[in-house]
Amino acid sequence: MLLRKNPGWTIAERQATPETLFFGRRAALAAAGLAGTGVALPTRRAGAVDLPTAMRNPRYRPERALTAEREATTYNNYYEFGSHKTISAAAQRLPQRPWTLRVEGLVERPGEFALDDLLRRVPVEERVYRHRCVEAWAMVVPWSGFQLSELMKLAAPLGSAKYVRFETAAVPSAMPGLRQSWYPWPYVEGCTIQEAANELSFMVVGAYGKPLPPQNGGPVRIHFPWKYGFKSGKSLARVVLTDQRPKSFWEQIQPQEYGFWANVNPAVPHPRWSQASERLLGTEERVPTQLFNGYGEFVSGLYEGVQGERLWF
Ligand SMILES: Nc1nc2c(c(=O)[nH]1)N[C@H]1C(S)=C(S)[C@@H](COP(=O)(O)O)O[C@H]1N2
Ligand SMILES: [Mo]
Repeated sequence: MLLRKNPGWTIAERQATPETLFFGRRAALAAAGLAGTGVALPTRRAGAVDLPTAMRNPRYRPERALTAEREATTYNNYYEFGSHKTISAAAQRLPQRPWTLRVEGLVERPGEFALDDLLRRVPVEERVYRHRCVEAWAMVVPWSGFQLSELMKLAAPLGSAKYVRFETAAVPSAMPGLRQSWYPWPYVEGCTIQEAANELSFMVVGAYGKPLPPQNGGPVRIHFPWKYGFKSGKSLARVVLTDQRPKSFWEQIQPQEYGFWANVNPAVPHPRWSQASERLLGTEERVPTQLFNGYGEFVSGLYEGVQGERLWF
């Protein structure tokens, strides 16, 4: 069969999709008051899983065309599955349900959430965000998810909590990369409590109107659109509130190159390459990189008090 590859600017397919998704039979049943009434419902699209309806939030405009779904879901960085970009097939081995997210540490209400239960307790929406990898490629993806601040509300951080640590699930039976024992597994990332409270910090459970595929960090990942992509840890198992600044996976491996803050800045080169421009997945077009990846109006205030720290790498 001939596979025709869509150029990245082709968004007709996505435009044809309604902006509401059927993420959630049980949630939809509950909302409609039909649970257990035996009322016949329209058949769902094949492959749909339990996720709530997500309306696109128009506040976050990408000002760029969407990346073709095929590009965003087949060119991935996920070291648990390999140190190259073609891990999407291998990642299908990561079971997506049942999935438990533990929230613990310095919180009033530590808890273990079954992901589907959690999704009934938070407002789910779609946001089109730019994503900028530190390797200077970039994409624009319609993610579905909920604000990290909603999870924080459920857990109620103590006053002593200063940071949030995000831990990726370590599943040896699915993740061949874990056998590379020189890496400091599990993949850990982190942010400050103020960054976690920022409206942009987004827990992602879907992409392109579908459940988030495992290669993109399904079933649940974090996304910080103003930071380099490595800050956005995938397939999260634990979120820990702490008074210690988390030392992230990449910071442990190469502290001269990858720091805690990692805010996007075109003026501060990586030690081995320029960050002035970026390559758009799919079209391969090169465009100028923006300070805070273009999200300065939302986040620049977070860093006004931070002095003597390398905010940019
Ligand atoms: N657990 C885990 N999370 C991860 C990574 C990883 O290797 N392992 N790579 C990061 C990097 S460097 C980037 S750019 C993004 C890539 O996300 P994508 O595959 O959805 O584009 O995931 C980030 N999250
Ligand atoms: Mo990255």
